[in-house]
Amino acid sequence: KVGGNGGNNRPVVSHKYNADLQTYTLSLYHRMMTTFPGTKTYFAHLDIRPRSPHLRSHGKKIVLAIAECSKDISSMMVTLAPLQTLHAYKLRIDPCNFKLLCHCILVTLAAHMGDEFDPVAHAAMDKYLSAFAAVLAEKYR
Ligand code: ZNH
Repeated sequence: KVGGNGGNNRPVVSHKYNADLQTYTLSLYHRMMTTFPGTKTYFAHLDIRPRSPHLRSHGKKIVLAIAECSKDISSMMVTLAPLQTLHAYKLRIDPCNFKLLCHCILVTLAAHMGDEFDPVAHAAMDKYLSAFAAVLAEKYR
């Protein structure tokens, strides 16, 4: 079961967007922390000035996790299990933040990719990220 859609209707996403995501990570973070300042509170122990080494390495980890997971969406639950536990029990990230980050990913892609980010790409990416965020938030229930 992925994202509460019954499991038959799996999200589809092209690997092409993974590479692009990585390029835009820094502007993604800047956007998330500017648009939704509450997200900054979780990073108080890191240097979150634009382009800081911390943000670079952290952004890379997140994007790699998103890319890795997209290789086999049917095993999303298994791939994400360690991250579920980390975010729910150790970091205690309020799950509403996953949706905010996903929203920022879509906006960042749209801003950088122009016409290439057409409605089909938008829909696919939204579907994948929504499923991803739902799985990450599952341990909280
Ligand atoms: Zn997170 C961490 C992923 C979201 C916050 N993350 C992390 C990591 C990863 C991730 C991979 C690393 C781990 C290790 O190192 O081992 N995330 C992720 C993803 C997502 C996320 C995939 C979605 C999509 N996060 C998130 C959010 C937030 C966060 C939304 C808030 C707002 N994270 C975080 C933190 C951390 C992490 C705080 C830790 C950092 C440090 O370094 O300390």
